[in-house]
Amino acid sequence: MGVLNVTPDSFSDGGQFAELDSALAHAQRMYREGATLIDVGGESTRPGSRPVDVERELERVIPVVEYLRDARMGLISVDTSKAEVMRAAIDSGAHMINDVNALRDEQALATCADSDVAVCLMHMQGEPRTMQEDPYYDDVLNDVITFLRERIDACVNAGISRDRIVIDPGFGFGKTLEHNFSLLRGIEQICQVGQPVLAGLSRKSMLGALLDRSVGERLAGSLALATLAASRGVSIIRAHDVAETVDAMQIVGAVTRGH
Ligand code: 9MG
Repeated sequence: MGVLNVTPDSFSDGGQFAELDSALAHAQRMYREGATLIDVGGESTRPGSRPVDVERELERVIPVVEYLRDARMGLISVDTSKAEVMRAAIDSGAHMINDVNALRDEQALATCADSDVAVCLMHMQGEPRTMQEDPYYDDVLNDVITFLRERIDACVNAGISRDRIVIDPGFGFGKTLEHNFSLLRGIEQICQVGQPVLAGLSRKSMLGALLDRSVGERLAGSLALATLAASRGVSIIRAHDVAETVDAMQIVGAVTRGH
């Protein structure tokens, strides 16, 4: 999954792709490099970020979705927590809704249930503006798995079949470095929940903390984490550096599956 931020303040590309033309060029490049899914986001979820209003998010996201649909550039995911944006994205041809809020908003849940798109349910403690202030868990792995199971049940009860559901432990979303490590160590247990697992580790601040590297210097660390996650059963890697990540995933596939 290639990351396509169409926000002026997203955390790792500094809004470089905020202009429509450069967003589309970047999407083309990620597609050529082997991304099979492109995740379009019009509201930053970086720690400390503030929400944007629905009109602004629609203006940013929908033209990109329409372009990707018309250009048949693989599968389109839309990263949003707002029911109105979900509805418009689905009507414009999105294949997946990636909700960092795991469809906890009733309208969001109903909107996805009233469609046939896939959904990604991500764990987040708190909200982006404050989530890194003081994250706390009794047992992070157990708490995250319990939350994800509850959200799967809520989706199934609302009419979203299991074959449409992807889960994600939400690395960096209300988690300390040690919480992120515990989740990575236990990632096989998250895979055993039985849904495909998505992991977003690319350029995240846990790499900055570990390696003392700026955002632009985290490629090797991102590939190491992606490789670790994929070799332990993660199905979808959310990445900024698509060509390099696809190479790494080919190696993992060749070794683990023998091709
Ligand atoms: C939008 N976004 C930023 N980081 C993410 C992550 O780790 N997972 C998912 N599903 N979405 C993310």
